[in-house]
Amino acid sequence: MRDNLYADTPDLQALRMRAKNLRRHILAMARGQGQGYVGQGLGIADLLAALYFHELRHDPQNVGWPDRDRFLLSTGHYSIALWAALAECGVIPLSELSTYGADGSRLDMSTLDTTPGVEIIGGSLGHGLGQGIGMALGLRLDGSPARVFVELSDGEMQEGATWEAAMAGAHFGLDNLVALIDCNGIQADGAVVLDMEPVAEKWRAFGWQTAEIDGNDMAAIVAALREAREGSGKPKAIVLRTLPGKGVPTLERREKAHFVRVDPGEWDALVAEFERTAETIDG
Ligand SMILES: Cc1ncc(C[n+]2csc(CCOP(=O)(O)OP(=O)(O)O)c2C)c(N)n1
Repeated sequence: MRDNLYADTPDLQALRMRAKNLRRHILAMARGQGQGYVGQGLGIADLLAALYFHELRHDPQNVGWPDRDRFLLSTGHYSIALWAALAECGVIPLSELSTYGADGSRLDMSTLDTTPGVEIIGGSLGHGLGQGIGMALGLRLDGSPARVFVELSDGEMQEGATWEAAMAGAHFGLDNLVALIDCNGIQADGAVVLDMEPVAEKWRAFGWQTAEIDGNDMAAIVAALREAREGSGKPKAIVLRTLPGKGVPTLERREKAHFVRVDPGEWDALVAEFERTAETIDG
């Protein structure tokens, strides 16, 4: 098991360095395949670095450990970020990342639960939170100290199943459950279709202990995760405002950042831009 678990003074610079590595892997995967869900991946890289290198109780050498914290990626198409995190922490070989999206690869463009470290299949949107409720209930019944972290998107808040699960989480007082809501403002071909604001107030009204943060600010992410450890008798929701394409200015400005498919020369330019930008970031 990782030894810096729940460290009181996490090394923010080290976590930012991990986030940079995740972004580097994400861009390399997409460049190799010529396409991918890069915008979302770059947007949640900070969150995944904070989870896999600080907050989650997990053992990369024993992914089936019964008392592990569960991380559920509800948006299966964000898999590129999960593959980067799983490789960076040693669950899968770094060399396997080059197979992203290829026929027969374990690293599909959407998650399969046959890949080590993956808890649920996430392709059909809107089901992650409900599955997380079931797991959190089961773990509580078993007396397990494990917690369940469910990533979901702003688009998924337009699905009724998400709010049925939200009601159930509060009803059962699941304080071993943390919803991580990636509000990146996009949905497929453009902006989120339905206005979901005020997002945080909605979760509060549903009975969740709620925080709202800049999802690309490592200090804010770590602080919100820490607060979510408290046993308040309520499930926890963290609303993360993230920037699609974070770390690559051209992608940050791109109007259609849902799925990026560009020519090899453009990928080279995006990678070079990332490396130039990364040099200016602490960590
Ligand atoms: C139930 C379901 N409906 C539709 C889709 C097709 N689909 C794939 S990604 C996507 C956009 C979803 O938006 P969001 O979840 O906010 O993700 P982002 O735009 O950040 O990628 C849609 C509609 C799906 N995968 N599952």
